[in-house]
Amino acid sequence: MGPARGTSQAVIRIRSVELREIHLPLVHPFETSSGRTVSRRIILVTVRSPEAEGFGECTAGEDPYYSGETTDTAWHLLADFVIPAVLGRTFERARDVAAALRSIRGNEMAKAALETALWDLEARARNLPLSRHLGGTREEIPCGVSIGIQNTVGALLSAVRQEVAAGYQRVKIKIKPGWEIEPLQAIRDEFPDLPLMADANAAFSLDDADLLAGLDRFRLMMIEQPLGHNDMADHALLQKRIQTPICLDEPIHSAEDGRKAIELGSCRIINVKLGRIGGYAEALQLNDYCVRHSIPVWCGGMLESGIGRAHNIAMSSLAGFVLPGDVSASRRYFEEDTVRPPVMVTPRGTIRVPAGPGIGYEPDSSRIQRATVRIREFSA
Ligand code: OSB
Ligand code: MG
Repeated sequence: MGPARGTSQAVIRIRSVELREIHLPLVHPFETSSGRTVSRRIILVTVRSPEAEGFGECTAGEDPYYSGETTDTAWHLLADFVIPAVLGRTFERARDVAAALRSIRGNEMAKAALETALWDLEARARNLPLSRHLGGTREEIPCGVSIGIQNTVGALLSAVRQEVAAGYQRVKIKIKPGWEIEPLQAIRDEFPDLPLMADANAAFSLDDADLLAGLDRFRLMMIEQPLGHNDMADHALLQKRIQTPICLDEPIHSAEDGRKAIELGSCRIINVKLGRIGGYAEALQLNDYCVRHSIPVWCGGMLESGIGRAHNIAMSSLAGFVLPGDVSASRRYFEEDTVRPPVMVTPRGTIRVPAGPGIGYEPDSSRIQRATVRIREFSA
């Protein structure tokens, strides 16, 4: 991206950082092949410079079944490594922060929580919507939903009916061995033309290639992460044996990983998650690569509260994000969200990209206060 408009020569002086853990019960439990989430433990990050504040959310889960990172490992990394690496320092641009964190290996979600907060701060300091500051052009983003594994096919169908009636543009269902053909067939029988995806969260192996090839008849937009969570090689072999485009999620931790997955033929579509790739610097690079090579990308979700959700909306305004993301309304997850207004979806299944500064949603401090279980302040 070129230099942002507004104040020239702006710099970011990181004066203080606040870490906060909040507990938010989910409206419905969310089940995947790798586990079940009933309530979220979320780390929120607030960064302060003399000019502005910025807000970020850590997307690590409660347990290490999707990623090795958890809420507690991310707290440790943020408190003991990520924040000390930047506190008191001055950066010319938010885009430079990722390089300052590069010596910390892995732990992308911990790094992204801080990096994304600094992008919000920079956009607010320049009085620009973060979407525009990133170079995003979309005014409205197309939205889809991710529906967890249900107890019965009947329960799944009623969930699909409800989301289709709400206007969502596509449905993704979670699958696992024994929960694939029957639920997909039932959805196709009732919704022959619904844009539909399936996400296995790494639950199959190459031995299941014939079964996975059998899913071609459901005309899925893509199948997400059928094989190992850190695999690219077997996915390339599988892609040769099935028609349905493979989309990778779990193993893509950087823009480079995305390029390699495409070059190896491991996938044809990429799910981008800010937390999984370490923040906006990588997201922008991956977006550019995918635009240049006509690789469709979309924004994945991590059951984020409003602050993380607002970042997902900003990222989804980028040109490469051509497919509906797992970015949906606050009310699908939480009775009361962490931002005001809550994230809302239009009857056409879109979210309007906010026009206010930064992420364009304001943290609801009384809601956040009530959900807080620990706070730690770091001052330069
Ligand atoms: O694999 O995309 C995934 C949630 C938690 C962890 C991993 C995933 C998901 C989802 C939910 O699919 C997406 C959402 O609605 O936030
Ligand atoms: Mg996934």
